[in-house]
Amino acid sequence: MRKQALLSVSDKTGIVDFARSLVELGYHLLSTGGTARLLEKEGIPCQEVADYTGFPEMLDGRVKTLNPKIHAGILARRPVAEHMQALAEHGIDPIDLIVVNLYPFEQTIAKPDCTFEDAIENIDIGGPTMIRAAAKNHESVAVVVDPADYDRVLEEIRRDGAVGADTRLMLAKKVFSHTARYDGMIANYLTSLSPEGERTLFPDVFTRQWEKVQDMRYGENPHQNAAFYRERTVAPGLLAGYTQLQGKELSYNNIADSDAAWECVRSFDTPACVIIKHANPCGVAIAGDVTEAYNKAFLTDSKSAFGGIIAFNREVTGECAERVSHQFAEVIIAPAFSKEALEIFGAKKNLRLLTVALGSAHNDFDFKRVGGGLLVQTPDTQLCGAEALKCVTEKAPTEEQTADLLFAWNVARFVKSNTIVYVKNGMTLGVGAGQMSRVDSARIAAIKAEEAGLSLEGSVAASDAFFPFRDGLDVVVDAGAVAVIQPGGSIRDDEVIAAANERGVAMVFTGERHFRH
Ligand code: 93A
Repeated sequence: MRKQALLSVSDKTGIVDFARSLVELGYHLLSTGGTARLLEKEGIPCQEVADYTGFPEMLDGRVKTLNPKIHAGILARRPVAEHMQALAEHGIDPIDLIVVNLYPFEQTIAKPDCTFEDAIENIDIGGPTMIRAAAKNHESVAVVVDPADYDRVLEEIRRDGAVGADTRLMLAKKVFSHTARYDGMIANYLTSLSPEGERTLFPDVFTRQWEKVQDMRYGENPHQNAAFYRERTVAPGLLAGYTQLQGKELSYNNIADSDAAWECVRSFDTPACVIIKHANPCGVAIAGDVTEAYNKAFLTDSKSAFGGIIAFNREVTGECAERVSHQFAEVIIAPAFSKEALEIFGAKKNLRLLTVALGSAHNDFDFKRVGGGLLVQTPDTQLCGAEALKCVTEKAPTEEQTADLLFAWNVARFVKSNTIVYVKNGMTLGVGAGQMSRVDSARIAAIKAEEAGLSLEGSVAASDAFFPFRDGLDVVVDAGAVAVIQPGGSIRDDEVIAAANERGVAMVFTGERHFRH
């Protein structure tokens, strides 16, 4: 019996060559309107489905392949004599290979001018029906929904005369995750519409596709089990495409901290270095080059930097690598490493080196698991510029202080609340993180600066949220800060502004808060 393949694709990538090879391998091709026209134009013999079924495409193409001659040809179990007998009785030829990709629903609704009617018309009915049928009958039928699989399928047919059982099962699995996602997108789209037909936020939280990268040795602690998943369609970021050049396998905490380091370092335009410990930066600096940035970041808290995760937003040079290799680090991340840097780090076999492409996009949503549920929010990517600062004191910050205030403000976004960050000359001098009281964060940051032998005289300070009382402000001014950046918005703003004037420091309000938990 002649081998038969049905080709019906919206994404026509690679279909012409694939079809030509199938014909050379002796396949009879069935095809729907648009696909058939393309193949005919390329001189590839194929029969239109309408011609084969004796039933025309109708209802503007809504009914093309929805016909028993097609579906019985797909679903018949070849080893079951009665099935094959039934096909013969009705003059139906079995179909051995289904090549379908669906109406581009996702691309359609992504267009800003997509109407409700456009979306509805792009809900594919016949395509999913065929591929689900073929996947169910993978015992006998191969089904290809991804042009990336064309070559593998051809190779197997050339080599063995048919697609092997393992590949048919793999292809079937792909189909059901494909159709699940496809239907999920439709459900998300429809439920995201307000009664007025407007698209609302959070439409696609529940059909995200995650692929397991690996099981991990353990989670945050050795008694916790863990695995690492990557989102299928993820925005540029650490997990979108890091390459590990050397070193031990990444642990759960390594990945979490590397992500924090990377998100922080890539937020700077100038050469920067970020050192992270337990999800908090213990040193951040910008400078003319990466070596200088590292030197400054390391100075902030060289004790805590031990065993840290270090990230750069520029290529790591040999000079920089030489400096960094004096300390113990868990992971080093950068967009690139020079040959010399790789040689220097190569001597430390356990040290993990990651390269990640710098990208401007961010995760679309942050998730946080809570007992029995999930909290979802857009990520904290907002960052005010100099033009948004509102000076609320008699004294205004100098140009240099303003630059440091903005640097400190950016760093504060990446520190767990309550956050106080002291800065001078593009370098953190003290980081106070994760305290339940803002005053304590301010005190701790000052103590750490003192321990590191760093003077806070003439520094600036950032507070991730407003000072509820003047006590926090008094602590930073006592420590030596001469300019302060904070959101403002407390009912006691007047009291805090009066305190700043009384102490003779400058203070600016950003109007935005950066809690991080
Ligand atoms: O409108 S449909 O839901 N009804 C069908 O019977 C049908 N059969 C195939 N869409 C249908 N298709 C889809 O048409 C395929 O999934 C494929 O995406 C597309 C290919 O159409 P053409 O070959 O005309 O470009």
